[in-house]
Amino acid sequence: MAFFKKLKDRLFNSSSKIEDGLDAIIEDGGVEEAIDAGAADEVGRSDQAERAAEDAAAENARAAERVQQEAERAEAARIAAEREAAEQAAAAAERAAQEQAANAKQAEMAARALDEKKQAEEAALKAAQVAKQQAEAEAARLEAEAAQAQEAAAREAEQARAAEQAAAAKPGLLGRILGRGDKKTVVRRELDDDMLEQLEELLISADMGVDTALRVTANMAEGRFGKRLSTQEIKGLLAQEVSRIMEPVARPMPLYPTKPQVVLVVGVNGSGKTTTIGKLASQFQAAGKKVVIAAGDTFRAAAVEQLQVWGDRAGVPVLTAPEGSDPASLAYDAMEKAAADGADLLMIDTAGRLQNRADLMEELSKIVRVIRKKDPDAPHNTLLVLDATTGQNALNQVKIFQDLADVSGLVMTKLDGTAKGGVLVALADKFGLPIHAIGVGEQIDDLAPFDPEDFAAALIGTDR
Ligand SMILES: Nc1nc2c(ncn2[C@@H]2O[C@H](COP(=O)(O)OP(=O)(O)OP(=O)(O)O)[C@@H](O)[C@H]2O)c(=O)[nH]1
Ligand SMILES: [Mg+2]
Repeated sequence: MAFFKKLKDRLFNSSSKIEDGLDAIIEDGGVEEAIDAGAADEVGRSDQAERAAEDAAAENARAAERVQQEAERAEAARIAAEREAAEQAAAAAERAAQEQAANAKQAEMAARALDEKKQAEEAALKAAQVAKQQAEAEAARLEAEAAQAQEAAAREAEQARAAEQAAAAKPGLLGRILGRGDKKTVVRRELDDDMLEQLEELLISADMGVDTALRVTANMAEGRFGKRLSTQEIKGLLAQEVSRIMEPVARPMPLYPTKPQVVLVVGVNGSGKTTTIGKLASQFQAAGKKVVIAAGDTFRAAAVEQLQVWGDRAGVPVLTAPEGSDPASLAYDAMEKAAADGADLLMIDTAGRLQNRADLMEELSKIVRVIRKKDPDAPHNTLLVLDATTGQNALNQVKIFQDLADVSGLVMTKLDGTAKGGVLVALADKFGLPIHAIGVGEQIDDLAPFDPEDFAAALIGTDR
């Protein structure tokens, strides 16, 4: 977490650039929407509350509709029952009348028929009353149920409102720091071709490279065309997309049981090879590994001194050779010493400053030839150190060094300062080489294993 803070603080240039760019894109054509007492930078949470309130309102409407439908059904049942009772009464009366006509002569019978008619009428009336009572009871029951449903819906709506208020009362960390917790609106813009193009340009300007920027934005846009998005929402989606690309390459430098495990460190002049060896050697030593360093950059004396400082600091022996001497023979001696010492790791520094590529290739292949006399599997790791400030040029360096040496992993230095950072995403996307570590400064603890989610959050400017 401490390293993430450092990374985030130091990657400020790139994250603020992306953040400012995103704000500008959203505001260009975006529409300000009200969010109830919400924190604009808490759109995710406020959205949830909004959705909960909407759901509760919809549930409320559905309950009211159900009440209405049930009342209508009860009324229809009551009318039907009354009609049936009346029809029964009429039918009974008719039957009685027919009987009366048929037995006109029999006065007694007629009188009885009259009696019967009266009884039938009374029975029909009673039946109608019972049906009416039943219908009324049913209607009352349905009404009570409807009232309960309404009450529950009102309770839910109240809970949703409370959740929304809680979300509003608790703005995000950034919001708290910047005092933006009282914003009542959020700007959202509908995702269309224009907006997508602007996002692509923003990512390209953050050094992500054209192909990678296109891929990231296309993946982000999939299934979201026509949807309205805020800066926060886009940030979340971009960070997710970036960490998805970076996740497969985030691998610490593998350690093998072979003694010594030979780590050859290559890279152009000034990329940070010597510093990285110093940091790695100290960290491995601190982790209980026995380390030997070979100052294979015999090209300039300062490089040797620089390594000796790191070695002294970490208590790691540094093998050196006079300026201008053959680095391959130094590497051979170092193999012998590391084996004799029972060292776990031998880290070999190399020179980046050579006249031309043929020279560099010759020097590197000679080092490899010589150490293979001692161990045919060496070097076990060939680390290419890249300087993030060189931007897209880092991609060319990978291609060149893959031709010169069997690059097994990358270390990216100088992600602090003016680095735009996005180049690391392009590297991961294009080459798929493991990224072992990243450097954000010149101190020993300014180098850490590469964490894709931390990196994505620092690059895009989201909270972790
Ligand atoms: N800000 C910053 N500076 C770094 C980082 N890593 C290395 N440096 C600095 O970059 C400069 C070059 O680093 P070196 O380690 O000497 O680079 P090199 O690849 O060994 O260079 P050559 O030996 O000339 O080929 C030094 O001043 C380092 O302190 C980093 O992560 N951040
Ligand atoms: Mg050096």
